[in-house]
Amino acid sequence: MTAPAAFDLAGKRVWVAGHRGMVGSALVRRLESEPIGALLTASSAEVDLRRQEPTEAFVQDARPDVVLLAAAKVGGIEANRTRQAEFLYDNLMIGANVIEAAYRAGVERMVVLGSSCVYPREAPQPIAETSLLTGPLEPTNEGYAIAKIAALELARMYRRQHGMDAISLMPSNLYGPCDNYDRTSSHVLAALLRKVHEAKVSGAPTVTVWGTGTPRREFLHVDDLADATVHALRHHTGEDHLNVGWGRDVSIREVAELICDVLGYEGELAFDTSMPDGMPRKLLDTTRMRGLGWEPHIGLREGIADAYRWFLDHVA
Ligand code: GFB
Repeated sequence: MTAPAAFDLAGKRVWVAGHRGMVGSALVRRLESEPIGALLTASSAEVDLRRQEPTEAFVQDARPDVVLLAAAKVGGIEANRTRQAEFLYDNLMIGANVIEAAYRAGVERMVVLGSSCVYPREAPQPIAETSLLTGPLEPTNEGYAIAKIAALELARMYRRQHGMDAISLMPSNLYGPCDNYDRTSSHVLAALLRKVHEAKVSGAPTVTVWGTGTPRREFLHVDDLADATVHALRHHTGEDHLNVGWGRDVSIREVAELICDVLGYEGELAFDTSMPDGMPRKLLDTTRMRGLGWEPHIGLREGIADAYRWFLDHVA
């Protein structure tokens, strides 16, 4: 599984696809300390990755040696549940166009970023990479998951048929700087940070948490994911995808309480059980990634404080 020699990033032209998003911007920060030759970027206004022609024209012109595919349409449980067609189409097209364009341009190495939602709803916990395609998906994010499974399989099949060196990483739930704080489309940690902040500022006695509060999630700070991505780029090759997680999960109630604590909010939590819970649990088995010598460094309390600082500076 481990590459015989570490892939050398020195002088490489690296394209971070999706550099304005939470994951892409973390990759850009992480690459600042690497001796790469050039960082290549294109905003979605410049190149619509859902369209094959502009994507291929950009890649032919930019001539990347390495592609990190962080571009995606993402959202929390409600955005995923109500806009399945959009999440499937956009992510399917982005994955197919970027992988094909990278292949045609003869890139040396590529990393495809997916999500822990690719695994079956009832997968044994912690979820091993081998659980892929062993059972039905969680219905609230089926569209997104199918697009991410397709991208992962494309990477695998382009390797088998064309010898392209593409690897895939499946991270757990992410949070951190540049997260989306929109009230309806955000992921849970950002949503609760905003709700608790607003309740604190307005003196509201309760904060509404969707669902029962019992589902469990594994939260990984996006800077840890960026570090894992560079580590895997250097040290992993082969068709096995790798899970990237923090190693522990917490219930939604626990993360809500932790956010209240970090922000110093003393009101109560109210649970709106008319909203969906989604997957009961998705803790990743990260044995393979740890076997490559990588581990996360940012604890949840510290990470929440970091995300909150960014929220205060950019959103509040
Ligand atoms: O991060 P999240 O929206 O998505 O978390 P998933 C959803 C969980 O948090 C559910 C609860 O159990 C919700 O009931 N929750 C509580 C809330 N309050 C809130 C709130 O105010 N906003 C939100 N958004 N949730 C996503 C997938 O699933 O995970 C994506 O939809 C992606 O495809 C992402 O894979 C990592 O963890 O359920």
